[in-house]
Amino acid sequence: MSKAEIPVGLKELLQGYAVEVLRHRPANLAEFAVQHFTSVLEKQKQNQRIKKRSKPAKKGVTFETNSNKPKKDEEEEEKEEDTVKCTTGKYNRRVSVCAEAYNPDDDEDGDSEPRVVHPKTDEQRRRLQDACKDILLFKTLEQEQFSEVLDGMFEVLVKPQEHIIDQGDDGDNFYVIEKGVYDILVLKDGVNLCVGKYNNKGSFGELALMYNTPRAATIIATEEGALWGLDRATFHRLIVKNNAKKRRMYETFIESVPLLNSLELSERMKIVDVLGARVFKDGECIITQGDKADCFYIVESGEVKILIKSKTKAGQQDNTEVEVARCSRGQYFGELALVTNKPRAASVYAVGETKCLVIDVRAFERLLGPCMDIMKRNISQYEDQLVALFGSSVDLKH
Ligand code: 1OR
Ligand code: 1OR
Repeated sequence: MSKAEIPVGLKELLQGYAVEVLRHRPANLAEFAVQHFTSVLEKQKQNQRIKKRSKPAKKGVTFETNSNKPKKDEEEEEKEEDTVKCTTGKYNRRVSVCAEAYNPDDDEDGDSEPRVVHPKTDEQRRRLQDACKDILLFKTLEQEQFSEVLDGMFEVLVKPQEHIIDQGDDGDNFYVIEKGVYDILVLKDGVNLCVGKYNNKGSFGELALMYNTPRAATIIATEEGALWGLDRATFHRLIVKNNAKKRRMYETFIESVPLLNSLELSERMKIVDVLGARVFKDGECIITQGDKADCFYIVESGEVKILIKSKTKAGQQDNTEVEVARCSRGQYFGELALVTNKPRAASVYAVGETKCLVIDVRAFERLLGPCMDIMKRNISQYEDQLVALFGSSVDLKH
């Protein structure tokens, strides 16, 4: 019998797994192995795709390189050494400025990729900053990375019925909405179903870029609108790299959140990828009763108090607020309006400086489905409390 041969690459593969186990010390080795090897496989596929895809930049974007731009003073020249300036903001969605996908493990400090800068007028920059101020994916970036993101964004004007993204395509850009209404369509049993809308705010197109998967939905403008695009390579270099850091930062905390216990490790990590972090000052209002809801919160540190406006005997609301509950580390709030599709049922205020992890409504619907039963059970308890407090029978779920 011939001696058993060790397949090429086996040693490295197992060593890689062992190193990650030592770095992350996961509670469940088998679950962690599934996640680790899935990510190795995705990277292999990604590298194959890059090899196939690497073509020179096409029309629609021109570069101003050091050789063809007018001479500047030395200091300025030095600052721009690693910068590629794109002199047109013209929208061409099939062209990514730097088509290479970014793998954070290949490039620890990310300095080898040239910076993409789309010059903007002051007025454009102001509009861009305004559109980006509540984008959760940007909320855990350092100031420096955030300004690189802003530099790399380019304006995209869209017409009614324009398809910004088609389900099944490869991902090219990530988009932040400045204005306009956009339908989200998902193919189900051969039929395109409208599963939601973006209404003048938010962002989309992150999934295909983060996980190297085909576009998961079709996005169509229903009216004239304006978007800010960020090309795939810059998204990888700044956002995906930051996600690796976020996973390390939040892994332990997220594992300790009781609500998320029933999720697989990979599902919990997908939550970490899209969450933002916000710090609130003592007394600051986080949620206002009656407002439209667009996100969900988990307390990371500090405490929040939940107040509802009391009702008069005639059942009308007066303006006195009554404290009904508090949430501290690991507890969540702001799910009720998302589950019921109703306005916020209570106001929430920070008690002392409080840090919350924030998940937007779309990610909530996509990723927290498995936790829905627990949330609904807890909502039934709110109803009992409401009856006890105000003596009326209410159904918060409908
Ligand atoms: P993408 O790069 O896959 C389409 O391109 C984008 O649509 C996607 O990133 C998200 O940013 C956005 N499921 C998947 N993608 C969604 C969804 C969604 N909603 C918005 N996008 N669902 C709807 C959740 C309300 C789940 C449908 C079953
Ligand atoms: P939301 O999206 O409606 C306010 O925004 C949040 O406060 C709400 O989701 C819940 O997460 C949270 N009644 C209503 N909302 C409550 C309650 C509550 N407690 C926490 N929230 N009651 C207190 C039950 C202990 C019943 C009130 C009498």
